[in-house]
Amino acid sequence: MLQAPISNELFQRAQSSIPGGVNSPVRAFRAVGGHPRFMVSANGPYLYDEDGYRYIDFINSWGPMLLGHAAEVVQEAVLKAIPDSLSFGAPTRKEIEMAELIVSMVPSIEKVRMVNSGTEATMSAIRVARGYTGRDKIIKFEGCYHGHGDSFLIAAGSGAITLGVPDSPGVTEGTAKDTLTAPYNNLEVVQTLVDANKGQVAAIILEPVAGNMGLVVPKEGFLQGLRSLCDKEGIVLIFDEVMTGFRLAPGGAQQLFGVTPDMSTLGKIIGGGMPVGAYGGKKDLMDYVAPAGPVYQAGTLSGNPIAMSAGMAMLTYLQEHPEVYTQLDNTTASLVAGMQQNMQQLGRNYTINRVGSMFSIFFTEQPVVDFDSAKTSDTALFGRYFNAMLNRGIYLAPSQYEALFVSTAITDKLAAQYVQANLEALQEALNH
Ligand code: KE4
Repeated sequence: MLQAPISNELFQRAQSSIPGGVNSPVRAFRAVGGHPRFMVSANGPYLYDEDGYRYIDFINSWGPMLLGHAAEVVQEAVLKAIPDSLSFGAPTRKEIEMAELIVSMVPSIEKVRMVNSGTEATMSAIRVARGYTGRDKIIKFEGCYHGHGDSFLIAAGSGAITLGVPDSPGVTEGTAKDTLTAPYNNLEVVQTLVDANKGQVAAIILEPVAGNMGLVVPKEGFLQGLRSLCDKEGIVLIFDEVMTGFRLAPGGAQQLFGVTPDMSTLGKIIGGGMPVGAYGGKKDLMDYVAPAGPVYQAGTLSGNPIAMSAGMAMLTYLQEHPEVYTQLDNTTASLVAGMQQNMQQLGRNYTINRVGSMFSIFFTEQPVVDFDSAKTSDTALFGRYFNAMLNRGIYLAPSQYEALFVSTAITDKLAAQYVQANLEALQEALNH
């Protein structure tokens, strides 16, 4: 294990003033052992840490840095905006331009509200769905993560149609009872839940391609089946595209799979690295949002001019350069092909799931189609693999249950470096 004394010292120091020493739990490396690396800068494909190590980045800030770090088009837009002050708390022209850009890119969105994180976006979207339908319950899928809003921190109830139970202290039974959960890719359980709660389900929310249990692809007919069920039952279908939005296509997974939700939630890439989230959908739904309608939602820094400048630069670039998606698809396909060759050489057949520039290697030889099958993975082996890759200068998500995100900064040479490191790290982890 490469020693990183400065990061280690900083991590110890951070514990006394920050819960767990980090501002978001997954960053603490608890799932993989060792301690996190404290970064000082990043550029293109590279992260640089306090101990002077350089890493090829395959998290890219958990998705936002699609064009690599410090992308010129985004940096320039932010630097240009800064002299005009950082925030007004009053409407600006930029917010209209950003909203019009999102409407032009995302098929389901006729009107959109800017917020400051994916969590705010999903919390607000289900409130709108509940306000619009007058119904209380929502259905989510085990293994899907929609941020830390109380209604989402819910574990599956004991039986398939029982009510959810809190998955975190602080979430009340009262909240949990209104969240029902189903296995991803399982339309039959969703139908059972809807039948058992007739006229009570306001929304079904899901990641149209799941990235928070590792990458799980929707089965043929799953998204369309949810669309048809929601049409029949008057349920609001919400695609949480915080991860997939602007990554899998300019219009996200809904464009890629040709299924249009009633509402979409967005984050990550939308801000180009700045704190931005958004929720949007059909006019009649969105006109329920205050001050147009009765559903309250607000935010001091929503539509912040610096964040809008960064986000508009990113989205405009992607709208004008659709070839980015072919490049990302080809790069990621070559990474997966290289890993599959490595596994053949080692006599292993671990499952790799990929859509576009998102992928995961699961340390199980079973197909991974939902959270239960994802959990057959050997997480101890993953931890050893993660650290072996880190020691070879490859920065992965520090959990088996996360997806990786490729940026356009990954050249063929860097892809080859990743594949070589993957072979060596697999051998090291397996020979433990
Ligand atoms: P934020 O509140 O973290 O901006 O977004 C929450 C969220 C909502 N929906 C989806 C599909 C998401 O993936 C996320 C956040 N993703 C995690 C990665 N698994 C962010 C990383 C973290 O929590 O530190």
